[in-house]
Amino acid sequence: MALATGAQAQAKKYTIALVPGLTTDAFYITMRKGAEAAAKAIGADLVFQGAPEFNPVQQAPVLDAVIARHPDAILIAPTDKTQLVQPLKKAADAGIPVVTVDTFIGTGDYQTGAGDADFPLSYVASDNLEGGRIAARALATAIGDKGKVYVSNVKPGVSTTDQREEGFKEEMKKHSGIQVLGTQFNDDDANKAASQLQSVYARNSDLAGVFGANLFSAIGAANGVQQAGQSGKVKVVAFDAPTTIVGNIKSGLIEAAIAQHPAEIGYYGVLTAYAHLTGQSVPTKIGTGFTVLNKANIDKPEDARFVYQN
Ligand code: T6T
Repeated sequence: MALATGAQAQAKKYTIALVPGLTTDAFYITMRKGAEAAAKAIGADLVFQGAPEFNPVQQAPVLDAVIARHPDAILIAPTDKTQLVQPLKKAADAGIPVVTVDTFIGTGDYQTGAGDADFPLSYVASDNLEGGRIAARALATAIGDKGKVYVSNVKPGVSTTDQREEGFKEEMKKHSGIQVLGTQFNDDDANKAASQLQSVYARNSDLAGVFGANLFSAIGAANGVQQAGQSGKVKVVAFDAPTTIVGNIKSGLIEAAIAQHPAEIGYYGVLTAYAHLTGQSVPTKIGTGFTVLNKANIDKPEDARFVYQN
């Protein structure tokens, strides 16, 4: 100890908390890996604490417990645009800087002085509007630019999946031969998404395709297509890329998967908090990338590395 140099003795070890949307989702598990890599690089401790379901009622008490530990910064994927505003205000009031990762609160425009939800420092995430447009283009191509499709989605109020649906519908307006049926909301339950697919198919035997707007919506919709005996006939475009996607793309059950880069979100989330804590100014928005996975590239290591980790 006595031999420690001045710099080592002075360096503060920061504790950064990451509160995911839920703990058992490969997307957030992969985000955690990126956050841990960044924490290691800067010599910080990373605390990962979340709820077992994607739900503001479960997330708010977890957040309270995290605030009580008073970390140096909180990274959080808020599970609702409005319902997490007040719970997060408590962190800001306690002097803990907040960065939202993946999802946002309010409008996602921070540090503007407008509204009551602009207090987070920064929003680090995929461009979900563009992701929805990418999904629409992939599905339009897969179905030969005609037929009925629908969006399998989580629930209204989630910033990411709301924007994906918006981007998807906006893009589909350019495709006059495609009819977008009503959205089916599954509450992040893949079993519900599977049975909804079967009901929609029962009412529309000419269903051409479905866009699963997140991991559970997509896997559930794909399972529904398989259970209906329509694999490869009703085309599935998935948002997110859990390990099961590899086999599903190879078998033709899933046409394409839009892989987000969650490790990148976690890495830059931690670096953003660290930059702020050490006196640097930070951008209020940081956009991370996508990799579209399909039969053509699923065996290429440079693309397949974006399949999520377990
Ligand atoms: O799609 C991701 C995430 O971006 C979204 O906010 C919630 O669902 C996932 O975690 C996938 O399950």
